[in-house]
Amino acid sequence: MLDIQTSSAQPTATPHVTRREDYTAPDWLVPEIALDFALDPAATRVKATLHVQRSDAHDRPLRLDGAGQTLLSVSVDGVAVNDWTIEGETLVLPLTGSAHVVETEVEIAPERNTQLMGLYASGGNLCTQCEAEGFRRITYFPDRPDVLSRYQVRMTADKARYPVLLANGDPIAAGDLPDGRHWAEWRDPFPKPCYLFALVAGDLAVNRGSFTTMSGREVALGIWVRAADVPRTDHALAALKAAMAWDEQTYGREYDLDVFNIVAVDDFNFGAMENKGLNIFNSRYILADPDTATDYDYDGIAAVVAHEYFHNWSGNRVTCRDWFQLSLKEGFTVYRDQCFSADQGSAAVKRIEDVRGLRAAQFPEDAGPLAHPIRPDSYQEISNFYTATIYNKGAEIIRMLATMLGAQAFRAGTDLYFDRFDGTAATCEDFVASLEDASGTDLTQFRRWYSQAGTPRITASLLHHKGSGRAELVLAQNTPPTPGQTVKQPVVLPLRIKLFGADSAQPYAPEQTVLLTEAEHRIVFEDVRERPILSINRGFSAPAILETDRSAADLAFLAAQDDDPFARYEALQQLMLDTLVESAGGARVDHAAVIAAIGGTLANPQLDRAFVAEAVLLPSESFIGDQMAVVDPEAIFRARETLRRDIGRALEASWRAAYDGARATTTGYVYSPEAKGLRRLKSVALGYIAASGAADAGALAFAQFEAADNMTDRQSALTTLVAGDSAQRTPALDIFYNRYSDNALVLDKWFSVQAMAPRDDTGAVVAELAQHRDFTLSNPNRARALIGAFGVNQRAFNAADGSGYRFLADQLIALDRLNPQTAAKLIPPLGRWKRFDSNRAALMRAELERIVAVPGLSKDMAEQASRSLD
Ligand code: 0A1
Ligand code: ZN
Repeated sequence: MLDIQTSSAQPTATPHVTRREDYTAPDWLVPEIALDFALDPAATRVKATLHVQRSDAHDRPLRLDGAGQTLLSVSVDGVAVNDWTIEGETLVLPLTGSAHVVETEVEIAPERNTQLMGLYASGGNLCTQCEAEGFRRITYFPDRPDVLSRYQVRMTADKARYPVLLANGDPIAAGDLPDGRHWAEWRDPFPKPCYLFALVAGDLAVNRGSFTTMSGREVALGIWVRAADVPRTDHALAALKAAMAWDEQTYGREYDLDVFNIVAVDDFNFGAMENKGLNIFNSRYILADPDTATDYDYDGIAAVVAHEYFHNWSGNRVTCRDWFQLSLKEGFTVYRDQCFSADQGSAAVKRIEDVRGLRAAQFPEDAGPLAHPIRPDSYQEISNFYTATIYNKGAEIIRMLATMLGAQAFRAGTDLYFDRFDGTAATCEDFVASLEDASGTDLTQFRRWYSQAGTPRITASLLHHKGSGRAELVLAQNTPPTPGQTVKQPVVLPLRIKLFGADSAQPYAPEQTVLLTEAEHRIVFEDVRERPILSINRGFSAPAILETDRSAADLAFLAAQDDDPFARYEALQQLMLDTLVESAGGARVDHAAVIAAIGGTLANPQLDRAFVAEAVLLPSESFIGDQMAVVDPEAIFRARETLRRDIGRALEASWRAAYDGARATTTGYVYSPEAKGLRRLKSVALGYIAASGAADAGALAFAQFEAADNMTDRQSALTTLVAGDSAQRTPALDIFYNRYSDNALVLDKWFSVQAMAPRDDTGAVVAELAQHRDFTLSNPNRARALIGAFGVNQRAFNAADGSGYRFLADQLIALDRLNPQTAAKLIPPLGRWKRFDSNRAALMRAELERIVAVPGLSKDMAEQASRSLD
């Protein structure tokens, strides 16, 4: 544990830094391991039998990582030994031969494990989480992803309490024991790193399914949950089957075991985990029925089920050599799940949602104190690197490769990659080299994306000489400095571009993909007879910030005419953004152009309703803030509310027509792209009707709230009511609470809706909710529902008196004692201090300093909080 000196707020011990360039291959391999668990929540005994092999001619001892367990015995080749030592928490064992059998026995206490890493208890069941370095909390082992072993696992447990015993691979035997206990054995034939190990012991019921693979093998599928939740697992099971079929069709990847099990648990630090043949999920990404889950939840479930399933190839069959390569599996797998979701519904809406997510989480990360490349060079605590950069920017990098290579060559590249590296621990370089070899494309410069942090800024300006018919597009790129990386090189930016004629509204030529590789680049178009309008970065083909000199009229034109749905969305967003930034900066701004563009979009019958609903939404307060030199949360809030009100009023009849139209066409809950689009539009329209100040808005929202036959409609009505001050506000919150008080996932929504409310009293309400009897820091979902949601409510969190900062710091200090990983993830809102005025910046820094000074602070938190101060 890091030793912190309270007086100076400086760590006395230098934290250990792991560096990518220091990688060395393992000294000892462990081709086989047998584990024997005597499961008990208070005291579980773990016997591990490791068949170890010296990797080459060296005389170094065997070093086994450990953390937090009690070592009971060590033996080598069947003989108890005591010449081992413990260095820090590492078990060091001198060995003489080239191969030995090493046995250890340890004791651990799953019920006292609040950090939810290793073996822990959740809802009366026992489960594991080993990525990244949790296996060392279960037994002594070389806890690094490049040591691959075949696992055989035996579990014994009380049969009444834990009737179901699951582990990786296939079940091989089970039986009863005399004292009310029973046992089961599982074997996983595929060598895997220990971060993919999993077991579950619990009182679980199963929804079974089956899938026939492309070579005709039958796979038994099982989704394991508490008995009452089985009816909520059909959507996840359907998504799993769809994902299995999609990976065969799209990447030629077939599943490889006879069983595939998923277990849902309520206490989980992330979304889910891809353990071989036994995925463990946060229950929020499994459980859904129309009454308790929104369309958004349904989409999230399908995406995460697919993501974890896709890891079977991109992550498990080919794993990572070391944790610096994390984006090798995560960036690629996110890209795969994004494409899967796009294929299930509206690809345009999916792209819009993904870009919105990237801008909300990753762009600020890349512009702030925690910026890092998708392949970092160093870390103190690897858990802190499960970031939007590794995952979402990582996916954008893969997407650019797919765009540049084209579908066929990209597929040839991934085939080659899977062939070459199946059964091994690979690097990002291995992936890029496979694509390069299969496609014949030189990716030398492209590799900069792996080592350079920061979001590139592109400026584009289009000049036209009417007389000569010549148009010239001047492109320039520049990546601002990030901590530790002051000098930036130009990166490869594939920009999908098209020009439209301002008068004819016809495209000048088919779309082209321009590769911007230099700091500056000019492209000449000949024979351009009418004034051209630039459509650029179509489909968001490059993850960059774009600045153009396009006028409001040109943006309005593109919002109405562009044939690329993303570019169309983007043009309208840019129009709104320009208006909002100007008005937040104090200018008096005319809202007519925005209103007209929104009105046109709303009235266009050709457009998919889901697209319309996304396109007419105003940019978020924090995205507006990202465009300003100094974020002024109050001014942004006012500018946005004023524009919302004006849009609501000016188009009130259209909103009502859209609302009534959508309401009339949705009867009974159907989860289809069309029905989702209508519900979404209905909720957006309701929001604008309320924003207009219409006297009946409260009654309208309450009627929807009460009549709803699904959570999408009910939650959107509640959100609208909570934002306002109607008489129905408090009754709705109470009804919602009482109706769902026994459903943790829905209660999370009750907390979040209040924490995200655009209201003057949100800070006070959130402080009170933290004292609510249903609030607990021990459940990560609940902690995120209140504290996480509050942290992204820009105006409430950044209250000028610093009360929001103090509240967050208090909560994080408390949470850190229980669950450092989840606590450290919630730090970023405090790290944005450089973006605010000096008063707020000082208040934020003071809270970060207070956190850093806490005695016994976790390594996770110490790293994130101290980096946030730089
Ligand atoms: N590999 C998982 C993410 C994950 C990482 C760490 C965890 O530890 C608490 C849990 C899950 C994924 O990409 O889904
Ligand atoms: Zn993943």
